[in-house]
Amino acid sequence: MTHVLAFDLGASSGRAMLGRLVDGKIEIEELHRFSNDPVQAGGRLHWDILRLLHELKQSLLKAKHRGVVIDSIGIDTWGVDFGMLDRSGELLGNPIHYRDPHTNGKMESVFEKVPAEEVFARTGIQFMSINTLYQLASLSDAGSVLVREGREFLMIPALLRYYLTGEKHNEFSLATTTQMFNPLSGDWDGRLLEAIGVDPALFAPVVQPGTRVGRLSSALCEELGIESAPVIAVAEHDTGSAVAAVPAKEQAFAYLSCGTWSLIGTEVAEPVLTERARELNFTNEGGVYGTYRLLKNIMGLWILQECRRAWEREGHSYSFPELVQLASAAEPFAAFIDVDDELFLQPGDMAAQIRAYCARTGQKAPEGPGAYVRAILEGLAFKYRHALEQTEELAGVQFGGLHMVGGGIQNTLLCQWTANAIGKTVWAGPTEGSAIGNMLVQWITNGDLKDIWEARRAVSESFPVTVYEPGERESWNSAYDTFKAKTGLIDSI
Ligand code: LFR
Repeated sequence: MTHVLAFDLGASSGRAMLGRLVDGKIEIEELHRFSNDPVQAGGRLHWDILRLLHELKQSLLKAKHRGVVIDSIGIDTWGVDFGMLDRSGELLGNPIHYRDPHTNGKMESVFEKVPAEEVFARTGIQFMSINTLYQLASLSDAGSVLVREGREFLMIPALLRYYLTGEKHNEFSLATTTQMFNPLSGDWDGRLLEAIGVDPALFAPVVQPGTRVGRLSSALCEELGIESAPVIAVAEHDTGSAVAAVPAKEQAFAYLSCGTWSLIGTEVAEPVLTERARELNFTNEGGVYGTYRLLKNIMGLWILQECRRAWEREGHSYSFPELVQLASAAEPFAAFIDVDDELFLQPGDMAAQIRAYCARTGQKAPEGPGAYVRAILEGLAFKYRHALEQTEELAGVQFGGLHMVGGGIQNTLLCQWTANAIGKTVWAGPTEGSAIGNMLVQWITNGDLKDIWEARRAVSESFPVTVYEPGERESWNSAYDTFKAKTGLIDSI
């Protein structure tokens, strides 16, 4: 029996998941769950990185107390964020969280130095103000110590691996999310880095997912009283791991990784760097075993999570199932929102932002939590249809249905409405996509699974998949037309 440990750091929580492979079947167990709250301090939103390192250590201790021998360890988290080491290997400040507003307006100032067309041609990555390129441009313009004194740029899992092993390597899937990595040269893009005033020498070399990148250091093993174990660079981008775990049987499949963000698209062998892909603002993120993820990044359940938080602050606490219940009872197609509007990116009172959106687009604001949640979930489902149609156009494939993975599939109403909106079957499962994908790459590296297709087969044989067939086609079709008109998304951009 083999045991692997997957650290999956999400926006709602961080988890240490223990994976067992028994006769080709996967069993997973949550060993440790901890909060991963960003911390506002000194006018900036930060990662609490040392707290997370502490929780990783607690997880290793829990494994030891359970008497489990770990074959290997992998870490994944969201894209774009990083830490910077100085010349002596000390971390310069707590890493900044991508939801900090310091990148507002930075895309435009970078395009004055390098036109948007060239940025896309060099990276194949979707334009989002949170991308590392704009984070670093902002720090560089502000004369930040990170840019002046930084000697080593490490993305978050690489930084945590550095603390666990002492080794320094960035990983490919995560590197591509920065919009500073050139998939054609297979290296960091010197021209873009120089244009924003950042020294390309700061960038540790990139390894492919599935590379053994060190072992738990002797100092750490001594501190915790544990045996050392290999650490593997998995697909350290959580979306890369989630897509690795899609239980697809066919080569050309469509997926939706559904959580705080919604990532919808398909897996391709080469990045699609066409003018049309740029126009539609698609991305080509690095995947496992030479693949790319041609996808669109959609705002996701973040808006709902933030609404719930705001209501809680006002003294009304609702569970997610309660909110979903209220939404299903609310009037359908009453307000149409584009979930990707910039009003919704930063933390805050999302109900107020939805009201602002409705006022701007001449719509009546929702009344009561059910109506707000309904507008959010319908808005997501419509945006999924929009992005899926664009994926089909760019990939030149008509998909038979959509695989949904990730925590968001616990929202069965969203799964059903997605099927209704796209007019195709939805196969939902597994929920723990990122953690499982993290484990799969470890097992492939360790020789316990042959390749990604054998791994995907193991997922489909080990976890339940719920099937949602499309319904209410007429009303969803006509509501989709209204959605496009109200949100201005008429010309499929
Ligand atoms: C999902 C995700 C997305 C990325 C966003 C921000 O968790 O990794 O793929 O675009 O977070 O990094």
